[in-house]
Amino acid sequence: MLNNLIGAMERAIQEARQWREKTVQIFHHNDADGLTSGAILTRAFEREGFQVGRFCLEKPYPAVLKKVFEQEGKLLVFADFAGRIAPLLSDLNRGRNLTLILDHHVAEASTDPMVHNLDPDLFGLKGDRDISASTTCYLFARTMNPSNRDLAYIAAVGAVGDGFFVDGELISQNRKVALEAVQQGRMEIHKHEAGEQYFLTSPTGLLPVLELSDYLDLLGGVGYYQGGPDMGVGVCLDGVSPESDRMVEELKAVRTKIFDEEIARLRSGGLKKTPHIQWFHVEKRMFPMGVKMIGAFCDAIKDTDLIDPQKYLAGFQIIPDEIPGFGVITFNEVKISMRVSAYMEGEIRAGRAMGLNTFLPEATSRLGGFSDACHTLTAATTVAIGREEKLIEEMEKILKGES
Ligand SMILES: [Mn+2]
Repeated sequence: MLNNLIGAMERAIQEARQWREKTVQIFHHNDADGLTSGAILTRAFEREGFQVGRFCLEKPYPAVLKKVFEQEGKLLVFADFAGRIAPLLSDLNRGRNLTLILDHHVAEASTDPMVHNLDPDLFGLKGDRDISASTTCYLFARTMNPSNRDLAYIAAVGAVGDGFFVDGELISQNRKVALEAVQQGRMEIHKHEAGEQYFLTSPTGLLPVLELSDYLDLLGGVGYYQGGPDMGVGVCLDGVSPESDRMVEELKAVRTKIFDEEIARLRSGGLKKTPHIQWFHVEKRMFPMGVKMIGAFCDAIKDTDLIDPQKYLAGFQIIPDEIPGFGVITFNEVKISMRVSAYMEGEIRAGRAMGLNTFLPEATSRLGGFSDACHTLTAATTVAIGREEKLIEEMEKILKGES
């Protein structure tokens, strides 16, 4: 299992070393796991003498991938996403760039020998238990050069950030990197009845890893369009600074202001209702926060008195036609995030109401939209701008059992 993964990494590393250019482009996700992955890869490739271009993405949007793969003869690395879309990357690549995927989500095999899918899911490890993207990147970095062992603590931060614990503890590969970091004096693990608590050691004392991963999530998510990801990667490599603290405080204030304004709108009639759904549209008002914030806003209000607990909750947000590092990219798309109240959660768990994943992806595909992350209690998809009401109608049809 693990040996096969390391073997595949060795082959990919050998090809990267022999690549005609000593330049690498790293594309990584914007949550704590993605930022730590980006940090580990940046440091590891720099140590090998590569020039690193780093790009943080909220999602591997097809429009962005198309632009990336217009290039030829490049070394491209994708971290904390793209495992599942290795066949798509293969079609786009057609042998032209050396492409490495270091993800941990459910994966599909590549169909282009120049696309190395190093997602541990293909090697018998579970991405939602055993191994985070950051730990995958760490194994890659350590395979490239044992001197990268000192990056173990960064991998552990990403693993804690993704939150995959068993009985309150990291397990398997994630646990191994945490123990390595402990051995190196970079971390402490404190045992409790309900599991373990993880701390980074620092000159100013112990720093709870959970707090640091929230800090990184905020930089990457709230600060996505304002240089937050760069700051986050800096924090992973060099620690928290007065500058990063200031940015986090400013971002929290931005979030509070925008959320408060939206709550005021909803109170003055901004919430529309159909038989099973209540929904609203924030247009572009979440900007300059990232597109994850529409889901975060739904989470913030789903159990308040604004909301009818017996209806599903949906929020729409226009996806900005801009990706940091890429400039203007025209999406013409709106994102819908859905959540449920505590009451509806009980109904869904008891099988008396449909889970979000049963009707949102179906309604989305009827409108030619794109489904990404759909679970029973949280879900998000995208459709073309202007199709919002139609999407609600399609969901109502399914919920009413009409078709
Ligand atoms: Mn992850």
